[in-house]
Amino acid sequence: MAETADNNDVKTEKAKKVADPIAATIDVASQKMIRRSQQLGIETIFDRAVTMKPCNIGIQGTCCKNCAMGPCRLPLPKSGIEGEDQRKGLCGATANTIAARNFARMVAAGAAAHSDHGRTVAEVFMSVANKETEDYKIKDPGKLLAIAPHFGVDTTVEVDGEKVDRDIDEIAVEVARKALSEWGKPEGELYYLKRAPQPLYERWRKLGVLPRNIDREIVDIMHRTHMGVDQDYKNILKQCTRASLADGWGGSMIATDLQDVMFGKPYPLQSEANLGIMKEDHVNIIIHGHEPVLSEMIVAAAQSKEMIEYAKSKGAKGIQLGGICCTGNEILQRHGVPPAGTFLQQELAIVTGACDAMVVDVQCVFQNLANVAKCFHTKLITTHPIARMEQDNVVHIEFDEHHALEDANRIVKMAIDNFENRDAEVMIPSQKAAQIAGFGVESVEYHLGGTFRGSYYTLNDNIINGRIRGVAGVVGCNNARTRHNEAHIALVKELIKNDVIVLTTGCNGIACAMEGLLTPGAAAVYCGPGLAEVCETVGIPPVLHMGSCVDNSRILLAATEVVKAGGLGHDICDLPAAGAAPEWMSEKAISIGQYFVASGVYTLFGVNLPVTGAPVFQKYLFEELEKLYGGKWDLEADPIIMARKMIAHIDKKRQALGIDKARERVLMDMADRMRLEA
Ligand code: BF8
Repeated sequence: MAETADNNDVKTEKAKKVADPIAATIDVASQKMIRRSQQLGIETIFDRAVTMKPCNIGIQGTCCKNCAMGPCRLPLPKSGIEGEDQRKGLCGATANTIAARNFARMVAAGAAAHSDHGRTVAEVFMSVANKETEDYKIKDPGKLLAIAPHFGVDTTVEVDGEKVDRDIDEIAVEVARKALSEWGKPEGELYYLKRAPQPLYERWRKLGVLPRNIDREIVDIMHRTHMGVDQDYKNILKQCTRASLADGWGGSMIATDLQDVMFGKPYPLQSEANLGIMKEDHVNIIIHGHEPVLSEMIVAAAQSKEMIEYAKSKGAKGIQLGGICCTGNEILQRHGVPPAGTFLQQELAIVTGACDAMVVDVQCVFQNLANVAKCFHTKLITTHPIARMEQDNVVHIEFDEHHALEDANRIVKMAIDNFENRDAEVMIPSQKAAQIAGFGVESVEYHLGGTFRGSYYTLNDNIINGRIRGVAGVVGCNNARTRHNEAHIALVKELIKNDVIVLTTGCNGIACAMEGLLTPGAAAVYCGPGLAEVCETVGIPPVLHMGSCVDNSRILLAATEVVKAGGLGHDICDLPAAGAAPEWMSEKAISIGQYFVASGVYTLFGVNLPVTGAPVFQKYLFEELEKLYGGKWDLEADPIIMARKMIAHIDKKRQALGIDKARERVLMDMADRMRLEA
């Protein structure tokens, strides 16, 4: 029987409120595990969301705690603001300044998280290039050759007046040096910015927002939001743009590219998703976090004959790996390792009683995992020097790329040894769904272009002829303040029903997989006739899983390829496209939102945005940014209205491109039309 941790024991506190599992999540597997955790007296995030309310001033974005004279709190008066806004902090900071500073610090934290991930990847790549590690290799030299020119690295050399291929090892060293220098070079601008469509790059140049180096733009935000520095919300927002572009078109894009070089480009593959992927008679290892450098090695270790034999010698039938969050997405897209769930399911994977080890690296990891693990036999293993936990039941095995496989073998062995220590009844929910994941810029080109015509022309043709109405990027987290996965699924279903193809990353990708939307078969069930026809013809799902949150860079590049293929304008802001994060919660999401907006995309967030207490700043984000960048922010908590707004924007862009008439040929039934007109 599972032991209960002291601070989780709700049985002793008679009246303590707990979550209603059905109100907490749409996912039946999660409902079962929430119920089980409550029966065992184990508290999860769902229960805490019921007992702890968010701060009403913080959610408006108007609490300033940047100096010790505060916190200064400037909530919107219930009656609203009439005339001039008189609210001020002690120093005189206005609501706009405070909200803009808070927003900027979220961008800084988000850009730092993505970009520091990129830096780790670049450092590991440097070790590979310098041949200091045996464990990692250049698995995809083609991708290295493809990205080298973007760093200004030649792939050929002139010998006797003739161009010949340059040595790949030499190219690798030069790319590694150039990539790593992006974090701190003293002059110039980031190399990858020129990968954007030319008009977009020119726009950034004219507006003076080209990032200089990645670290500098983040440090700059921390400086200018210090007490008494930048007091102009427009100028603060300008720096948000620089830092966020340094994330999307810098740190994140470099992370994605170098991961592809070392671990291989994703390619569509079959897998499953949800807690039902765990197996009672196997050693279950759940890998959670964001950086795939160690998890690549864990996959290799867990698949080795030696470890599988060892697991059998301990009475298990094999080793089942599962993912949570974006490390999960990384090993899904390259190895088909099934995700066990989204962000909000991390505690629930342990509550099954079958999780022999949970291995975590950085970002989106609940500290409460340690308390839940204490109630079971689960070994909770932290692996990253910047992400440790104070609880004494947590094991720390620090990853080092110089002996990565050795670290991974140690972790897998620890999980196997723990198999026989299961002390609670195992209760794995049966729910899981099949999925096809592993799409990237290159595979979308191949799949939509066909074997003989690998290009984005076919996608563009189908957008122009109206079969595909437009493209939506739907990404991002879960948020315990809303019903788990409800907005993700409602939004995506509404979009594909209206012939909008969806590109997904992060937890939205996992949520869609759990719902069965990542299969080609979903097209006939959920899509409008035009999108269904395209999906059925080329054999793709209507929702294409592009990977982890750093892989939002793949969506930027896919949009760029669509622009290049022609017929849909000259810039990303011309495309019939929109973006959304319906259940966001992370600072990374704010950085992503800002770089999408600055790249020309109409971007909607659900739940809430911490800018509503500063109406002038909010108006700047929601209306005026569009005049500068072609994209703008919006907030909409209702997923169906969110879909309507995205579709209206897509239709406006179709009209501007003169391709709105084409869609009239697409037959829709009367009910659909009435809903669209509503
Ligand atoms: O980077 S979507 S909850 S897991 S932050 Fe975290 Fe949000 Fe999930 Fe991936 Ni992205």
